[in-house]
Amino acid sequence: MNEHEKYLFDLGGYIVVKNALTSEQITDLSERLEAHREGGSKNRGFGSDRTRMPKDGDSAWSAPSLIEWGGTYIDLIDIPSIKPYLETLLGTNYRLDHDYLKIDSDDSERKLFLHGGGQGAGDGATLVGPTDGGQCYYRYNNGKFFNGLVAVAFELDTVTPGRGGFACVPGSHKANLALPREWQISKTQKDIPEFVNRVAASAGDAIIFTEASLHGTIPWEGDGERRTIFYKYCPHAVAWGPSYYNADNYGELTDNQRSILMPPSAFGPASNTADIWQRAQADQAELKRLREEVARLKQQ
Ligand SMILES: O=C(O)CCC(=O)C(=O)O
Repeated sequence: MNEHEKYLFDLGGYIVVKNALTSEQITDLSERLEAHREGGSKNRGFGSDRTRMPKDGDSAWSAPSLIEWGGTYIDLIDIPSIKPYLETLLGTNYRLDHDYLKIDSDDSERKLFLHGGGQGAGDGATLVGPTDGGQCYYRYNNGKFFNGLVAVAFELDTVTPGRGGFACVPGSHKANLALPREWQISKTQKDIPEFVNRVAASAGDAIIFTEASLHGTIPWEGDGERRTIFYKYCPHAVAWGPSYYNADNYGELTDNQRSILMPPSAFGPASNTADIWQRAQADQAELKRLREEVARLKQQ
């Protein structure tokens, strides 16, 4: 992250990283997504903010994740084009907190809901405001950034101005006052207040923003779709979601990827805490095996 990017992130609360994905990566992410939409699924969202348990199947108290789709969805955990930004904004040994994908189009719910906002100045009804428990903070002290939750939004489609995309209020991560209620929701693009930035991006770009910033999605107007993958990261000792990843659930991972999937701890991926979590993951697997065995015996 160069000095210009640091300046702009501190000033505005977000930056756009051009060409964060190669065209091969876009194709792989896109094909894996489309395979899950085959059969006419009307789903507009995949993965999860990890605040909900799956309705069926997995009894090992985890939550759905895009990482289950494999390929580039695994690579995104620790992708070299984004890593230097996360290290600067979160410090080393940051963790992936949750991931999801959403599709904006003519069929999707269309309104801008500005949420988040500065020094506890957001809306009282959202989890990124004064009721957030303090985890969506932003500070800059002694030459270091401090962020509670940083989102990386990977765009799979080019969103031309006027159609929709990411919106934010630049500088709002440092705001002291709450957003006046009448500016919080815009049902159409023409209702959006002028101080809101509409952030253009091309396929393969990544928008990195602090959840302390007031942000949301511009109501979609026009044809086509915007397919956006969100991977959201916390410093190693902070959590937003209540449900942690089980790194054993996603096939082969590198050591770095496994440590980024660790639950929160003041110690980060130190070997003693890694052992604790490895034990919890093994217990989950055993519990799942026993439950499946009981279900099978009940059917006999
Ligand atoms: O559509 C977007 O890029 C914004 C998504 C959003 O509001 C969020 O992830 O909290």
